[in-house]
Amino acid sequence: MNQKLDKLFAAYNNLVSEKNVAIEENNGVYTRYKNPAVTAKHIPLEWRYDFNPESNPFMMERIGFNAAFNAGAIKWNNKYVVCVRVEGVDRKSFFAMAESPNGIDNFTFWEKPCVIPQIEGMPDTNVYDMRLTLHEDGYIYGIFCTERKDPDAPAGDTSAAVANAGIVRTKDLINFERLPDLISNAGQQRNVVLHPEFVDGKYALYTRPQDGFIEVGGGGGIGLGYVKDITNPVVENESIIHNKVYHTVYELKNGLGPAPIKTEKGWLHLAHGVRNTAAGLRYTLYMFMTDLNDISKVTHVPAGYFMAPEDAERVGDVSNVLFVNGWIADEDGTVYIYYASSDTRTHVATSTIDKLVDYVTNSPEDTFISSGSVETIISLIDKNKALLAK
Ligand code: M1P
Repeated sequence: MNQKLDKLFAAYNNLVSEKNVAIEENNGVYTRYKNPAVTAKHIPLEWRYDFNPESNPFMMERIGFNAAFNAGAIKWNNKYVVCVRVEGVDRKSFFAMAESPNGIDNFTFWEKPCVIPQIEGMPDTNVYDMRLTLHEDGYIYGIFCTERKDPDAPAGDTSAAVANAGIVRTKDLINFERLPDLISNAGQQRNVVLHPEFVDGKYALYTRPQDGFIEVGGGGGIGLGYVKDITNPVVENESIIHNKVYHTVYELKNGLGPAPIKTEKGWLHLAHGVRNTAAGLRYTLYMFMTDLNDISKVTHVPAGYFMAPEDAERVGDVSNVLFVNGWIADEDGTVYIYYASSDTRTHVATSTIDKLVDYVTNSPEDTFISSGSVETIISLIDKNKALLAK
């Protein structure tokens, strides 16, 4: 191999063997880490360079990658596996698995990107944001957004698109069976997530019905619907379980992140909420809990965001965005949260089930008015004053 290639491999090997370092958070709920877990620079050199000096005399990159973000996640064969949305410089996203021995660092991509079978006559123009759910039927399902040009767009409108939920299932994360796309009453669907258990013998799906490709319009909110036969995925009885609300972090739109985690107190949910600002949309993460016996019943929603973009996370292709579609709850109670910043890179934060349950069930709820926030703060001050006076 030539010297240029040796240098490239040396830099790549340094990157994927680097240890990550925990950053002490002062909120006590989760721990962030110094380095992103997966970036475009983690894409294997074999995907980017033609190693043959005869056909690539300058050893130039032949295929460029722009971003590695919005990753689904699952513990698989004792490895922490993320299903990354890899985006090329051609703007096309696709899925690729990367694994880490400890969930925190040393993520390396599997040999090749995922091959997602296409639906006859309806190729996906773009695919992204796969949620992985190990369902009690024994399959791992991957539900992702499939985007195609809007066939009803006026001539000359080359950006109007239709988003829907594509569905694959697998037993090995390598061979995927493509099922029909979701059939629902909404014009568009994104952020669709499969619940891991049957509910009354049916598949339960969290949805996000929307009117337009970007704007949710009269739709929006996190929905819940049921599918009798996943090979003919017609959503029935779709209703909104957590709506967008004026003057909250989910005022403009929201969407579920990964499949919920079952705990003794209820189902833990992680979602993203979007609000508008003078500088554009701001995406933050928030949490809520639903009832163990009635997953349509939201029991707790702490006020405000759980995580928001910080420092370098604030800047990227779509700045001021945190998005999440993957987390792993380990046997020892550790939770690995794979969140992405600004549609550019993937990070990890760690917490525990106990801490997250405590956060969701004991943090004050939103009063939806400033004077209510002041009352909430004063009641905490008074409680602390009484304690300190003892
Ligand atoms: O650009 C921010 C995010 O926008 C979309 O999320 P939502 O449908 O809630 O607006 C998604 O396309 C997501 O991939 C992206 O990170």
